[in-house]
Formats: sequence, structure tokens, C-alpha cells
Amino acid sequence: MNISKRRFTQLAAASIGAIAIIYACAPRAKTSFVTGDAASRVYIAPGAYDEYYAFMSGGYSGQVSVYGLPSGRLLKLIPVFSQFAEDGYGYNAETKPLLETTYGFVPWDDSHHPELSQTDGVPDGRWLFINANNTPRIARIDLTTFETSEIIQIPNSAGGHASPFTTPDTKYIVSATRFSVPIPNSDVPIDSYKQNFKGTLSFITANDPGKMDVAFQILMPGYNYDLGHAGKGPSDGWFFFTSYNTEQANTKLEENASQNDKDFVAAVNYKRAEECVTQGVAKATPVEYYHNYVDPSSRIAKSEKKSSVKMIDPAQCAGVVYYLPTPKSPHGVDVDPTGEYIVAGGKLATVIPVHSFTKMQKAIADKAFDKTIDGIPVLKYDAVIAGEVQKPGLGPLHTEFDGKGYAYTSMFISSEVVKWKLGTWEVVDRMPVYYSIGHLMIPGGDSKKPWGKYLVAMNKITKDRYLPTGPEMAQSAQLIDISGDKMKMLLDFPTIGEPHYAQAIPASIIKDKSLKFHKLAENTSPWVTKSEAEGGITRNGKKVEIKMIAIRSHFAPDNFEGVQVGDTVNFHVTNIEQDWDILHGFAVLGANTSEIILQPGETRTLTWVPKSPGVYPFYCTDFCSALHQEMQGYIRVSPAGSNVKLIANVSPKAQAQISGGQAGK
Ligand code: RUQ
Ligand code: CUA
Repeated sequence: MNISKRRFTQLAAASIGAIAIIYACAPRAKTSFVTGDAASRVYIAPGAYDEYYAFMSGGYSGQVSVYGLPSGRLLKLIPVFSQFAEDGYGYNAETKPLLETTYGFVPWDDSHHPELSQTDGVPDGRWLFINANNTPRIARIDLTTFETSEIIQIPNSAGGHASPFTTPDTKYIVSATRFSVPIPNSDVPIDSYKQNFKGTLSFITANDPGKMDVAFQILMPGYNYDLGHAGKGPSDGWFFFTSYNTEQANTKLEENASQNDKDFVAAVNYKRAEECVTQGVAKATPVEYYHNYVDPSSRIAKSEKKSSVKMIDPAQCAGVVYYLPTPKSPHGVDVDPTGEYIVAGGKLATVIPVHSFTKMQKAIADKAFDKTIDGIPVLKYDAVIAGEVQKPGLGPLHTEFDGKGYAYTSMFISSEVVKWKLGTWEVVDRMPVYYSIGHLMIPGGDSKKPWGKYLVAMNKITKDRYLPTGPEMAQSAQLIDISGDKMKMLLDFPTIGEPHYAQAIPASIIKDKSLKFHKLAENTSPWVTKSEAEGGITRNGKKVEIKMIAIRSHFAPDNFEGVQVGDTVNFHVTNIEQDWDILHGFAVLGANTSEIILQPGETRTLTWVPKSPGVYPFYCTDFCSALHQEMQGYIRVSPAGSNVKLIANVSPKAQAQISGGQAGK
């Protein structure tokens, strides 16, 4: 044990006050806490596979990144809410509609919480959902293709932070507004906050791909809503959301929203909400929002605009929401695998409060209420609290579970993971993390059956953990072994954007379902080109449509003439390969957009507006074959009004097919 390590151990064993002094934002003595066999525990030999897929949110990158665990190897970046020039997502005609909103085309967002779909309370590997925080949306990622397949905008919301947590059957995923706003949004003085600003909790149907919709919304007092989790087992049918700023401050929240000793966890009985919808208590409220989804056979996204939601006022639907008083400005709310305990992380609290679902039911039956706020009964704290974890550390945020009776809570301020026992509430272990942990994640750790072998700490500040890369460092994750009594630090690895939360699942559940290529025969894009004979160039006014194939190692046709300055040229390229991971790309000189990358069997469109006469090369951007550098072509651009004829150099063989009466351009 080296000096600094021994010193830290003493500190960690000392009082909470001592921990406060080594407050995380100032890097403390660099200590690894790594024990002898750590390297072999995370080593995945060349060609071997990791045990888990981990899906990490990209935060302000708007994306999801996929890592293998335990190695920490980056497997893929999945573009979701931000344009991705690497493959043309959000730039090409096929995917752009996914980013449509009532605010127009929104090419960026801040993605926080990946959530795997569940069956009977266990992650099932069908889909991953993730929220957009800034312009509230939820995306579905199809885990056969690892692609965004659907995005729904959340109306009457501002800041979709408490999202997209799922019910145990994936019937609903949720979104609660972080910021309260006037609903419907309107031009009012900001200091009329208390009269005019409201929150909403949205329940989105999720089990039917291509058909996500807002089932109903619940109108809530004007607080900030932060995070949520569904009940399970005995508490199935309930949803829990944290709220803070019950002071209803509209300025300097740092101080003004930190006054009350307790804020609330809102317990929502969504079966009761369904009854109120059936009974016609929910009011149809006009509001516009977008639903965008990818047609699986053409692989073209479509947008539809919706115009109304069903809004439930708790005062009209008795029993739909109760408030559980919770110290102090709670952030995370997490339900243990049995469904009995509801754990809140009060950012400013000195304890971790744990509510009991059984006690909550009894308190409701006994009407053990302190008061009622806008039709919502506030239950008595003593009547619902199961226990408090004493002296857990400073700044508790999020809790996950190992399925063996223990909970693990991230401590932002004291920069550690704290392990404690459910039922006795005693702290049994601590692991310092570098630095300032936000979320933590155990594969399945928010579900009924956690795979409690590893824990990933997602840290907010990196500082000196890696070689310096200027003022901004990549964020840092740490992998911890939780299979034994004591936590063991195994690995640091850098992540992309700001990973808020992550979820992981055994690779065996997903890997064999992964698609290898799109069947060309089933490609229904109106612009598909299945053979060279179907390729060519056509003009419709100032629009020129080019259809071509890409296959190792050529485009066909590969030379075009007759385009004029002032035309809009659409290159519709189809990759006719039918083999796993054989991609081609397409880019043309001076194009004002990204390239397109073509998966095998897929059609994509690059739109180009040439600005001056000349001859422009295009080429394949993906090193696909030995003759990749030969995979190129030219397009000739003439002045507007020129009489150069429209031609594509179709090969003699294809020409014979065309004159033989087969489908031509
Ligand atoms: S959170 S700030 Cu999930 Cu702790 Cu977003
Ligand atoms: Cu096709 Cu390089």
C-alpha cells in the first residue's frame, strides 16, 4: 500500500466532515485502488467478445455510445438527436424527418437516460429508449440494427429530464417536465410563476414500434420534476417522480429552491389514470407535436403532426397522485428489485431516505395526510418512511441494486460509491471514484433481476486521470467489481460527450439478433436501384434525379452529363452488396452537406446544388476493397440553358438489358 493510499483509507474511515474537506472538485492525491488481478479481470483477448453491452448516453453530444464490458472498448456511436456527419444521419433525405419538431428542424440535443425495454421487469434487449432534455423528445433505438427508428416529441413540456423510464412491461415510458412553464405556453410575466406555471407528467405508449404516442398527461403543481422510476412486483402500476423547487422560485434557484427541508416524491397510480381516461375525466387539450418514424422496408423516415393530448387534473381524478415528503431537493428516485423500497437521493440531504410501498398503501388507506396541494394529498413522512441510511457521505444522487440485498448510491460531493444494506440501512463499503460521480450503473441494476457483477461509475470531472488534452478532458467512467463483499476498482475508460446514465445487458441477449444486411429484394425505397440497368439520370424541371448502384469496386453508371447550374441534383445510391459489414460511401466535390454511408442493401440520397460549370468527381468514402481507390466517377455541370444532353454511361451489357425491354430508367 503506498503512502497516499494509506492516507486515503484513514480519511475514508474518518467522519463525514473529513470527507467533506477532501471535496472532490479539487483532485486529491492520485490513487488507483487497483488490486493485483484487475488487468486480467478486464482483459478480453483479441477476437474474443465482451460479456456485456453497455449503452451510455452522450449528454450534450445528443448520441448514445455502445461499449463492451468489462473491457471498456468502444463498439459504436449511435446518432440519435444530433446530426452525425460520419454516416449522414440527419443530413440525408431519408433520416432528416426524424429531427422534425414543432420548433422546426432541431439538429442537436442533450441526451441523458438510456433505458432498455423490459419484459416482466427484466431488460429484454428489444429496444433502447433515450430522452432529449432540451427540446423534449424520446427516441427508440432498434437493437437489431443499433439505429434510431422512432422519435416522439413531448408536448406541454420544457426540459424532458425525468425520462424515458419504463414500466416493467414497456407499456409506457415516461417524461416529466424539468421546468414548469405556462400550459399551454403563453406570454405572461415570469414573476407570475406561482399563478401560471405548471408541470406535466407524460405517459407514452412504447410497446408498438412506429406507434409511440402520448397516452395521457397529468397536470402537476409548478415545481421542477427531476427523475422517475416505475414500481415493480407489489408496486407494479405505480410510478415515482422526484420534484424539487417546491418553493416555486423563479429566480436564483440555487438559494431560493433550497429553503424547504423536504420536497416531494410524487407517487402516481397510473392504473387509476387509465380509469380516469376511460371515464372521460381526462380533457382533450389541443397542442401540436411531432411523431417521426422510419419505415423498416424503405428505410425512409416520415413525420406526422399530432394535435391533441388527454390531460388529467389530479383534482378531478382522486387517488391518481400522492406526495411523499422527501429531504431535501431529491434528485434520483430508485425502486429496489423487490418493488417494496423507494430510495430517493436528496442532493442536499444528510441521509438517504427510503420509503416503503407497504407503508404508503396503509397511509393512503388511513388518510394519513398532512395537507392537500392542488388535489394531491401529501402523506405524512413518518407514515411512509421505511428507514434512513445514516452518514452515507455527501450529495447522494442515484442508487442501483445488485439483486443480493445491497444498494449502491453515488455521492457527488464526497466522490464515492457507497454500498449499503436494504432493510438494516447500514453502510457496508465505500469506494472513492475520480471525480464527482453522477450516475452509477449495474447491468439490470434498476430491474427485478440485476446482473450484479460490475458497477460503472460515471464521473463528471476528469482532471488529471488521463494524459492532458487541453482545457477540456474526455469524461471518465470507472468499472468496479461488485461480485464480492468489498468493491474492487478494475478500470478507467474515457467516454463520449457527457454520459449521464447508462444501461447494460448480457451480450448473449442481443448479439444473435443483430442484423447483418438489409435484403435488397425487400428494399421498397422509391429510389432503389437493384441493378445497373435500373440506374440512370432524369430531369424534372430544375430537379435532376440520379439512380446508381454501389458494389465492389464501382458505381454504375459512373459518369453523368447534362446537369446545369441552378439544378438541384439528388444522387440516390443503393449499395447492392448482400454481405455483412460491406459498406460503401458517397461524396461529391464541393457538396454542402455530409457524405452518405450505405449499409448493405440500403438506399440513401445526397442532395447537391452545383454552383459553377465544370467537371466534378465523386468517390466512395469507405475503404471497401482492394480497388476502393478506383471506385469513383464524374459529373459534368454546364451553364444554365446549355444544350448538353442528359446522359449516363450505362454499360453495354446493361444497355442490352434495357433495350431488351427490361425495366430501365
Ligand atoms: S441526471 S443532470 Cu440523470 Cu443525475 Cu441528468
Ligand atoms: Cu466502395 Cu470504397
